[in-house]
Amino acid sequence: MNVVTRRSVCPFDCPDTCGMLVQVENGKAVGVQGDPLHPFSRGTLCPKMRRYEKSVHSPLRLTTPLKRTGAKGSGGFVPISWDEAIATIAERWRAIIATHGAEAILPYSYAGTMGIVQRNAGHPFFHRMGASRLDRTICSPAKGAGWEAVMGKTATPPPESAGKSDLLILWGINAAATSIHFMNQVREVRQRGGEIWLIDTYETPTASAADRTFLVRPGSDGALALGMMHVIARDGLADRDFIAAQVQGFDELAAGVLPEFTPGHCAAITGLPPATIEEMARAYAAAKAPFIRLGSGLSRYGNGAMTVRSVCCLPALVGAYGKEGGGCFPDTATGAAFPMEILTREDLMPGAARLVNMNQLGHALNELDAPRVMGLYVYHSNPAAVTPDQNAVLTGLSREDLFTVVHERFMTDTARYADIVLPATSSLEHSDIYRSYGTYCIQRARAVVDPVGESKCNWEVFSLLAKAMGFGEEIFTLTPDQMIDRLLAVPKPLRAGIDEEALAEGRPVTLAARGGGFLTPSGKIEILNERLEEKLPRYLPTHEEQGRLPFRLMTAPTPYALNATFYEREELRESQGGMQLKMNPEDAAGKGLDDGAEVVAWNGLGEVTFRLQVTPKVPRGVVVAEGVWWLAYAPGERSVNALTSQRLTDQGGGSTFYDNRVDVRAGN
Ligand SMILES: Nc1nc2c(c(=O)[nH]1)N[C@H]1C(S)=C(S)[C@@H](COP(=O)(O)OP(=O)(O)OC[C@H]3O[C@@H](n4cnc5c(=O)[nH]c(N)nc54)[C@H](O)[C@@H]3O)O[C@H]1N2
Ligand SMILES: Nc1nc2c(c(=O)[nH]1)N[C@H]1C(S)=C(S)[C@@H](COP(=O)(O)OP(=O)(O)OC[C@H]3O[C@@H](n4cnc5c(=O)[nH]c(N)nc54)[C@H](O)[C@@H]3O)O[C@H]1N2
Ligand SMILES: [Mo]
Repeated sequence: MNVVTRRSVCPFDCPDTCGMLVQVENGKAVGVQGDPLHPFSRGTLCPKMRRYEKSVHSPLRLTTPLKRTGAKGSGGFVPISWDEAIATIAERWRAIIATHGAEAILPYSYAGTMGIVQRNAGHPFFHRMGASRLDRTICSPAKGAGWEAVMGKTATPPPESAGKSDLLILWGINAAATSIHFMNQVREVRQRGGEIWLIDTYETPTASAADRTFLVRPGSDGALALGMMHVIARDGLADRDFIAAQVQGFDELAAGVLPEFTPGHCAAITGLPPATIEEMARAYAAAKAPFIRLGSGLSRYGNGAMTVRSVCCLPALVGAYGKEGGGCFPDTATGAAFPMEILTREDLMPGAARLVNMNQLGHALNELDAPRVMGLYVYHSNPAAVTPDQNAVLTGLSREDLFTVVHERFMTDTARYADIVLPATSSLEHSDIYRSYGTYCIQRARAVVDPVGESKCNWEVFSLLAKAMGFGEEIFTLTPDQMIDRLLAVPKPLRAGIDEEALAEGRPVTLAARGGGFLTPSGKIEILNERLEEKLPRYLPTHEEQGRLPFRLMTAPTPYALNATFYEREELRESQGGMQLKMNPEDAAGKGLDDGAEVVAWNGLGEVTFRLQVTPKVPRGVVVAEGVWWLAYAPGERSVNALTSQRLTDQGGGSTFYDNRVDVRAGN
């Protein structure tokens, strides 16, 4: 046997961006392991990636281009050649552009991989075309907006620094599922005698690693943060020296906002007892270096940006931003490490093209006019599953007059609605360069196995489409590796001093986290931000606070999938125990519903069938659906996003995946 080991990177949309070693035999992956050289993931992989070769060489991989023969959504296709596929697409697009204009074509993509070149491969092409632009806001722009309101462009501390905290707060993050290597920091804090808190809306698997778990009402964290600040200000626990030197607006907050947020008032909003809020505030203020690892869960609400803004003020009050092991970590922003403009090429745009919010794809396909969307090109994403308001999305995708192309590894829910399906390589089959949103590592990966079937990478497909459309710019003639070389040829301060040779050889390289104070216009932490309409934080209600249906629906991630990725793997679907809805025992009894029963969750947007799991880990009034299931494996006709809405966050145009209400009844 001639098995060789090659270095690669986990490409998926996860903060850890783990290093991987791949065993390759005859151009195929036969096994993968964690790369012990990777400074953050340190040689271990999550349950999904431990058998990545099963996804890469899955019998369900698409191997040729396909042309639709049956009705949209039916899955009836015949194989065609790449030449025919590319020629058909170019011909249809030319006709659409001639009749409706280029803005009638909409690209739709997100984070099929985090590789910089493949992920952005469509940007130069669609900019050159003058197509509608997509506002890629499905994940956590509200979190970014909340952080930026207070901290501006301040760099976040390295995640490893959390290990030095004496009070580590996991706030709205199920780290045991979604950032498993951050649990190394959790263990380190524990070993040093520090304390771990989890703040969530139900007891996730991460709760077992926490000393204390605080369950709040969905979307109420802003009130918790304001309540804690009320106690800190009231009892003189604030770090006056730090505030005087580094913080703008504490006095305005203390005088104008905090008086209202008594523990009693905040208890009524959050559901936590007043004494608990007092206790949390005192413990937080007493900690030497409290560290908040901020997830995105609390930001996916109508009040998400304001919630994050309030939470980000807390460390300022106690001076935690100035202490090693203290502060707040929302994610790392490492985009400035690369000259993205030479890749995305906004300069190729013929004029200002309209911007379509990706959370409102249903609206865009069904209602948007002048021009109507007539062509949709989906790559690196599975909107029929992951995008809110699934019924609206599927109605749009069913339009007979919509020409849809889907570039995919699998016959996903979205691909079923395509006119033309193109087979995509997996990350082991193409080159890319990766940065992370949870660490300061960057790493280059070269193709380590042969493409499966006739699959092609995003970059190559856009080169072919550019040729067919007559776009002659040089960028469309480059290979992915040439594009990576160009990105690396431009020096950037964030990459200064890195080990270039290690990077070129595909080893993980850590960027030096930027120091240098608080990067806000005032140079201080801005509790008071004069540039915003809301100059100070306050409590905003969620969309669903006034709703009538009895349950708040959490649509949380599962350890055994990543968004709608990995559902091709039967063993991972089984680990999830099927598509379940978790409910509190008293609520289930009240409804006369038994554990294991088929139930239907419904609201004004849709109905979804689940298997009921009755569990005390979920508080009363909340139900939880983990995982974004493919329709093919759902017990009913729809999956969880038939219950989520197209409404946006208060800032950033973000998704509001957790801001929902439903009722639940027995299934058929
Ligand atoms: N295994 C796995 N890993 C993943 C993913 C996955 O689907 N599966 N997804 C990847 C992606 S795309 C992302 S963006 C990240 C997501 O990672 P993050 O968004 O940082 O956090 P999550 O771990 O998804 O946790 C969201 C948590 O917030 C909780 N929550 C919801 N509403 C509230 C609230 O109002 N208050 C509080 N305090 N908590 C609330 C939910 O119950 C859930 O436990 O993870 C990535 N990693
Ligand atoms: N209910 C609910 N919905 C959610 C979430 C939630 O927590 N709850 N999470 C949301 C979040 S945080 C996010 S970020 C979004 C994620 O939304 P998406 O990024 O659309 O997520 P995925 O389901 O991972 O879909 C990625 C698709 O890209 C394909 N792919 C992988 N590699 C390649 C490649 O090289 N080329 C091409 N062309 N395709 C490739 C994969 O096969 C997969 O089908 O989902 C959101 N949706
Ligand atoms: Mo995400």
